[in-house]
Amino acid sequence: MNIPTNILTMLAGIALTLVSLWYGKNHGLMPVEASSDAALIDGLFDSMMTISMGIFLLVEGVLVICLLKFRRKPGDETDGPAIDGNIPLEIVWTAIPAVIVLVIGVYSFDIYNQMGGFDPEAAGDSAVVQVAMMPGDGATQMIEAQSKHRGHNHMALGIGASPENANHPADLTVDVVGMQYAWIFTYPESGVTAGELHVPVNKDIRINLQAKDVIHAFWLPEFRLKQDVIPGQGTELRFVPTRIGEYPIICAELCGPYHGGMNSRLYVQTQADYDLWLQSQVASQADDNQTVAAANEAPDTRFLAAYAERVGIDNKALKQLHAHHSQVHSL
Ligand SMILES: [Cu+2]
Repeated sequence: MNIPTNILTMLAGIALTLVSLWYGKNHGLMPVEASSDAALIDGLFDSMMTISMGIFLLVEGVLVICLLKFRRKPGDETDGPAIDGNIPLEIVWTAIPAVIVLVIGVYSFDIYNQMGGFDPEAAGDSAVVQVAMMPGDGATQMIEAQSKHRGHNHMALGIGASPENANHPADLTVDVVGMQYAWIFTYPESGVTAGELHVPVNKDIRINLQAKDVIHAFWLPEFRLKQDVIPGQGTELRFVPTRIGEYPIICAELCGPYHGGMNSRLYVQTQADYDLWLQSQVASQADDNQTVAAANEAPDTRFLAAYAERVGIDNKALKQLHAHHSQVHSL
């Protein structure tokens, strides 16, 4: 039986579409979704995987068919026919990618906006570029001048509140400082400082990010969030953790020789567990203040304490860092 080419092409097209759609949903490349933003990002990623798979199958399929169909016949030493120029074909293979890129562009912008990433104030912000161009001490002075001028509340960069949440304050705010080579978390309401981040589940969390020395990047793979942290430029991330568990916090910017050790943990807990943790921290830090003098006797703690005073972290966080530091060295 001879099936017409049109029918074969149509069947191949249907098969290709089905396989691409299936792969887009079942690629298994992403870790679990643990925040309200994760589903949005995954939707975009899945669509791109579907399109990529379709193009991959189409290109590889045509290649394989050509290999088989136009194979050299035994004894045939002649050149193939010279074929060049096919205007309709060129229009098609220019137009299809152009449309795909346009659709993905509009789609990703919409998601960025839904997540709260679009901030008109940030669009006109050239401070970072100016700082990078200043030679010598000029940059440092400018960073200080900028941070003073802006004040603590100026937050133009990062994934902020989504448009529907813009008028509500977050349920919990945590200040995060990135420094070589650790993240320090401060809970302004209770004054607790810790080397790991604890948040209650299903609450609107806002974190204010600052860098003390160089550029770091705060990356939560399971939350599909990553934000550069730039000295002198406050940034924020706002998200709702939706899944109880323990997740890595990774520095995703090469920030120095021990960059690989700059990681921490994020614990998403029930409100009750979170309250317990917070209370235990408040209690142990009150304890710590009484033993500061004793702890300072250790030579390297004393050395670090001077630095800690300058960057504004307390003894408890310092000890956690020290433990972390030793771990990194023993790796
Ligand atoms: Cu870093």
